[in-house]
Parts: sequence; structure tokens; C-alpha cells
Amino acid sequence: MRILLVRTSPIGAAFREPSPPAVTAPLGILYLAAALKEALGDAVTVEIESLSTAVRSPGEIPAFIADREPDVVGISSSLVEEPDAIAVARAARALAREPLVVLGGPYPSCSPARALERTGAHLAVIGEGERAFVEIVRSRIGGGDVPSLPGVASLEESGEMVTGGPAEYAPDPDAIAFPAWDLIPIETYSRMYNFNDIPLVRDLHVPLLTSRGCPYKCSFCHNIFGKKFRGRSPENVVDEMELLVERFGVREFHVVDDIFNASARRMEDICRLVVDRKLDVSLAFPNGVRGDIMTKEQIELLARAGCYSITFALESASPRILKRMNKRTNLEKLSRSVRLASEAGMITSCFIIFGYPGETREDLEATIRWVRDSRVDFPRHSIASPFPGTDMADHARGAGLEAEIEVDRSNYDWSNMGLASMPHEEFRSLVRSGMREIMQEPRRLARLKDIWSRWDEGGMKYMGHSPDRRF
Ligand code: B12
Ligand code: SF4
Repeated sequence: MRILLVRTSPIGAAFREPSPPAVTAPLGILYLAAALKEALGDAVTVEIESLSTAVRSPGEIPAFIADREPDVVGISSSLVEEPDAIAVARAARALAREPLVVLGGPYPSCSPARALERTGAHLAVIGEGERAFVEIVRSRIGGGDVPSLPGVASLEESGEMVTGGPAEYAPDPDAIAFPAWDLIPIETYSRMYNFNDIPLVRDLHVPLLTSRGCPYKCSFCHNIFGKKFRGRSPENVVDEMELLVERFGVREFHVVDDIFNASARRMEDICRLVVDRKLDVSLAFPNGVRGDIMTKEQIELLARAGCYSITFALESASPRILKRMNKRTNLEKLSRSVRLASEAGMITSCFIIFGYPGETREDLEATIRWVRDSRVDFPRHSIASPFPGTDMADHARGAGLEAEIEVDRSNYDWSNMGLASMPHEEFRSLVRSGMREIMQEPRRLARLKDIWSRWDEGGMKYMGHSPDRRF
């Protein structure tokens, strides 16, 4: 049985010069491919493609699908990639020998009914996908109908959505097979603009998922892996790193966990094991860590294990907005961790969300001041996008958002919604001037000069777009 797994990341990103959008290796479908191979062996052939590397424009999608003559098409998509998920599903369903079309990933996990209606996929998998997808393919090989499965949704003829019960999560994350790294060109993905947003330090890098689930309930976030933290054991994590070093020459790992440091002990043990095994790797945390629960010893241990870059999930420095976001952040402790990471030689970044529903000028200015005076090297800001189903979407309705947000490629993160408590033009100008104020702070400028000079001397490598793209 021929299984085609497609990741809908930005179309043609690999071909775009000089500044392609950020893309990571398609980790979700790499996990699915490994699970299929482990459970079904030679009964399946699995091909993995990502729209970022496989096609140059949406017009190429139908031929790209038809050429592969799949029996099952698995589509992995986030909500902002909805138009591409629709295009892939329609192209698959239009084939004369129609494959089974299964949609998974954050998009159907958070908006299953919308995803089924709009894409026309036969099935949507909600949450963790390995087990459900193996069972779907197994039943297809057996020739029967797909049975009702937990976390699998479909539409009845009446248009009503039915599921086989709530999504299930693998209780032991060590029992999940490592991603099928041999199915993708790691080098191609390493050359694209990376999530870490700064130069790389090694030639090849991959994203690494060392845990699943997050117990926090931030109002803007989507729950994909459940609310229970399930950490892989340190041995299992470092075994995967070792395999990637030895078999593929990968020496840089970008941890994309929701909350890598939920268990301090596990984090420390992972670092110690990397040091003990003399792995000579570099680590980055582009998806953020919780800075206000880190100690000096832990930060130093991370540095010894090869961590050169760390992103802190600040989001806002206004206590009022942090409360609305349900972030529960201790700003003082966070500030200390940023300083300690910087003193340990790491490049520091932080996430900022501007324009949270109801944000005032004072809230926004509090964030600008905090970041300006912090030891954050690279602030990474975005404008609030209230995704359907989140608490933030409810807050946004109170602030004037009337309809469910719609996706098109021109409003990628809906950044012009104007949900802050001020005229939108004023908001935009405050963000612009605030970011300028942060970036022109003299001590930050000096640190950045030092970072870029390390790059010029060859200490840091290709980041996916031209070296001219500086600040
Ligand atoms: C890496 C990453 C990025 C990277 C790369 C994205 C890319 N397109 O290549 C970058 C930096 C570009 C990025 C950007 C954004 N991201 Co992002 N990102 C992530 C992150 C941290 C890791 C993704 C990952 O590899 N996970 C690990 C794999 C194993 O999980 P997975 O892909 O979900 O796969 C599992 C299941 O979903 C399922 N599954 C997946 N695909 C399929 C397919 C089938 C057929 C089946 C059956 C099952 C299945 O099974 C898999 C294994 O269990 C996640 C958070 C997280 N920890 O997952 C957020 C996340 C995906 N991002 C998110 C958001 C909001 C964004 C942005 C909109 C942010 C912004 N405002 O700009 C943009 C949108 C970019 C885009 N084009 O999608 C949300 C998506 C929410 C949603 N409903 O869509 C997430 C979930 C964070 C969150 N918790 O809110 N992101
Ligand atoms: S933003 Fe991070 S800490 Fe908050 S709920 Fe999402 S994954 Fe957890």
C-alpha cells in the first residue's frame, strides 16, 4: 500500500531567495512514517513530501499528487496553512483512483469540523497521530471500512461530525519510534531559514521533540499533545541525538518541545548525559523555555551540554496582560534567568505578543521597557492572532472581533486585526517605535555587534537567507 504524507509548510520556500519563510523538517509526519514502518513493515511504502520543498506554486499541487499514485494521502497542516490543506485534499480526491484522505496536525486537532468541511478529507485525526494513523492504514490494508477510533473524526451525510471518542495519548513516550530521519534530505531543510531566527553554528540541524504535553493553560495556545507532561527518558533522547550524529552527521538540535523544562530533573539528566557521552553537539531552544523556573546551575549545565541559544517565553511584561494570558510568569525570576543565560555565553531571545485584546498603551510600554532593559539579544515579536477555540478568541470577541478569523496568505497571522485598546494606527506606530528603541539600546547594539562578528569569523553559519539581511 502506497502512503503519501504531505506537510503543508509554505509552498516553494526552498526555492525562494533571498528570504524564504521559516521552515522546519516535517517532524509530525516523520513520526507517523516510523510508526507505520514499525507496525506494518513491508505492507506499506511511505513517501514524505513537504510543500516547501516539493512545489513552487499551488498550481503544481494536482500533478504532484497524481504522479505519486497514492492509496492513502496523509496531510499535516496548521491552521494558517488551511488553503494548502484544502488544495492537497481536493487534488487527492479528484484522482480517478481516489485515495483515502486523512488530515492531521494542529489544524484539524483544534478545528476538526471546520477542517473536515473545508478540505473534504475523509477523516481528521485529533491530537497525537501515530496510533490512530496506523490503525486507519491497517484497516485499509485489510480492505474493510475504517472502524470508529478514538480521536478520529468524520462527517456524516447530514454534515454532523462524529468521533470515536476523545484523542488518546501514548502513555510511554519512550515506546514511540524515532522519526524516520532517513526519509528526508536533512541537508535541504538545514539550508532553509530556520526557526531559531539567528545563524546556525553547525552544518546540519534537525528539530527534536523530547517531550509531549504541557500542563499550563496559556490563553493563546493550542493543545495538541494533551495537558499531561510526558517526558522521554534522558537515555532515549540522547540515543536519538547519538544516532543523528553517527548516521547523518547532524550536530545541531533545535528543541521544539512545548515545555522542555517542566521537569527540572529530566532536563539536568539530559544535559549530563550529553556531556558524559562527549557528544559534541550544539543545542538551541527556539520554541521557548519557562525562564522563571530555572536555576543558575541548570543554565550552566545547559551551556556545558552545548546550548548556545535560548528563547524565553516572555510574551508580555504587563502584569495585567500576563494575567489575562494566564501565563503565571514571575518577571523578576525571568529577568534573572535571561541575565544568567547571557553571562553563560548564550544568545538570548524572547517571544513578545503585542496587541493582546484589551492591551493599553501603558501595557505595551511596560513590555518595551522590560525588554529594552533586559539582556535579551533578539526580541521576536508577533501580533496577537486569536485562533478559534482558544480563550484568547473569547477575549477578542469582547474587544471587537466579530467573526471567526479567516486565513489567506496576505493575513498570515491576522496582524491587522487591531484588538488592542487604542486606535490601530497608534498601536502600529507604538510597536514600530518601541522595537526601534529596544534594538538601539547601546548595550544591546554592542552585544549584537559581537554576535555578528562571530558569524563573520566563521563561528556561525548559514541561516537560510543572505548575510546582508541584518538589522
Ligand atoms: C516548529 C514550529 C513552527 C515552525 C515551523 C512550522 C512549519 N510550517 O514548518 C515555525 C517557526 C515556522 C512556526 C510558525 C508558526 N507557528 Co508553529 N510551531 C512549531 C512547533 C513548536 C513544533 C512543531 C512540531 O514539529 N511538533 C512536533 C510534531 C511531532 O508534532 P505535530 O506536527 O503536531 O504532529 C503530531 C500530531 O499533530 C499528528 N499529526 C501531524 N500531522 C499529521 C498528519 C496526519 C495524516 C495524521 C493522521 C496525524 C498528524 O501526529 C503527529 C505525531 O503525534 C509547534 C508546537 C509543538 N510543540 O508542536 C508550533 C505550532 C505548530 N505553531 C503554531 C503557530 C500558531 C504558529 C504560527 C501561526 C505563529 C505565528 N503567529 O506566526 C506560525 C505559522 C507557520 C505555519 N506556516 O504553519 C501552533 C499551531 C496552532 C494551529 N492550530 O494551527 C502550534 C501548535 C503551537 C501551539 N501550541 O499553539 N511554527
Ligand atoms: S504557551 Fe507554552 S507554556 Fe503555555 S500552554 Fe502553550 S505550550 Fe504550555
